[in-house]
Amino acid sequence: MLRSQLEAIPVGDVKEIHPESAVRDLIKQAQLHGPIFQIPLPDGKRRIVISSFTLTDEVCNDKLFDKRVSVNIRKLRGAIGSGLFSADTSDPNWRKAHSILMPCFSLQAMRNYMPMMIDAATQLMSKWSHLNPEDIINVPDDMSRVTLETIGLCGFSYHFHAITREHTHSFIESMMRILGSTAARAARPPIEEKLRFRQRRQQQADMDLLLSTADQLIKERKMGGTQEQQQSDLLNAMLNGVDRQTGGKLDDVNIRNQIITFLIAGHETTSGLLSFAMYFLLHHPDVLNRAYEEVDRVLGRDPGKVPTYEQIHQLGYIQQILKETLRLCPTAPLFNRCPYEDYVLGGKYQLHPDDTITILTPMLHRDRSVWGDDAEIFNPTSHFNPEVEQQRPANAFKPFGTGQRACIGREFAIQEATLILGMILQRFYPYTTGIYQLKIREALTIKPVDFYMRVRPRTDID
Ligand code: MNH
Repeated sequence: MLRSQLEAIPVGDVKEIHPESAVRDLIKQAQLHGPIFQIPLPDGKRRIVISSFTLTDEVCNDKLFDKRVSVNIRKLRGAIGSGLFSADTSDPNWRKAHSILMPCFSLQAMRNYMPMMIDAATQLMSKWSHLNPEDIINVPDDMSRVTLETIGLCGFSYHFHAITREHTHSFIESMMRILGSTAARAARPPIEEKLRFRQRRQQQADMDLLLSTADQLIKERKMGGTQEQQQSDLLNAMLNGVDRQTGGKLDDVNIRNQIITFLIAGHETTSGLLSFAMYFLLHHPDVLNRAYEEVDRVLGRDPGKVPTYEQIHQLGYIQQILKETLRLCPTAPLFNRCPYEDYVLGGKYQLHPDDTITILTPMLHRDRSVWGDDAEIFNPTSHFNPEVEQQRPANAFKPFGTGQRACIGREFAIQEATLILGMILQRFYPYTTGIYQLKIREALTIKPVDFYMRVRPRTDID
């Protein structure tokens, strides 16, 4: 390629990017500078932020691009080590863990998780059915409880009692502090960071708590014998699974890392998804009505009957709602790539293996050339109409990342969220507690904050 055919990548304003609102700030910059711009990273290398379908489509090619483990996630390694999520693709531990844990996400495995998912979901239904009419539900808090309980049960046959306990589980508190402070730390110069003794002590205490939670799960397993349920959970695969290719098993340190990784990755994003979905339903009565129609048709009106695997997978419209929610509010709002070799993107932008290419998913999901002029509007009926969806190019919708490093838990998450939302709508009418202006908190993932609602049992009304 001749130099003259190359174009410079517009430069964004790094001073406008703040750690606690990085995603929102990057979106603003993208609106200003267009589908591609660059900003310097703290280490002097370039972050290149892309927002359009055409550029994303190229970068999703696994032959030419790899996942880039970002500086933030690298810092997180202090807490979560090299788990599946935070390891480089070239790390032999990534391939080994990927191959050992894949069977835990097969269709058969999803079937096996149903009773545990129902256990957790039923606890939430019970909690809500005991509320007084005036009682207020903290939506993100309850969603975080039910998804932690679910991954505890399905992954580790362990009861966190996350739904019934009064205070937030200490695992969640420590996790949120670690996720929240990582971004802030990454932005600070190392010298300043050294001066923050108290924060560092808190950080250490939080990491210790995550580690001791993992150790507790291993200890309980070693004492607990072999119940049938445990045979198919993640912990069993972590402890006993063998990588077919190398014949290797996961080592003890790696198992700890994987446990923490799955406890975090396995609940934080799904709870955000459920919270945003409730938000959208409360503000789109037509969509809510259609959802009720489907839930009544597929699950029936008897809340005494627990849903079957087949029924959950017939809730197509609920799934459309969840996908549309992930389109507008992708709870993991970006992912990073890098080219294996020098590469010219879009025929004119020179990329280097050192670059961090950030795909800004909320912008990608609003690309009008793909989603049409109503890209900003929540409309599960049209945007995820099954026929329309079939015509759409695969890389236009990327809430679960891409290629070999895409989310291993996507079917798990969708099944869980469909079950929980389906069971909620089978039993309750949600209503708002007043005017709520959506506020989003970022801590690597995004979720609504200060979002409350009330529910009324459907039996009270009809
Ligand atoms: Mn999940 C990777 C989003 C639910 C476990 N997940 C990813 C990535 C995205 C993502 C995006 C890719 C990140 C990257 O490229 O750097 N995950 C989600 C969303 C939900 C979700 C939006 C729910 C909604 N994830 C889950 C659940 C589990 C899980 C549930 C586990 C039970 N995710 C993972 C793991 C990885 C991952 C593990 C890393 C996979 C790998 O790199 O091999």
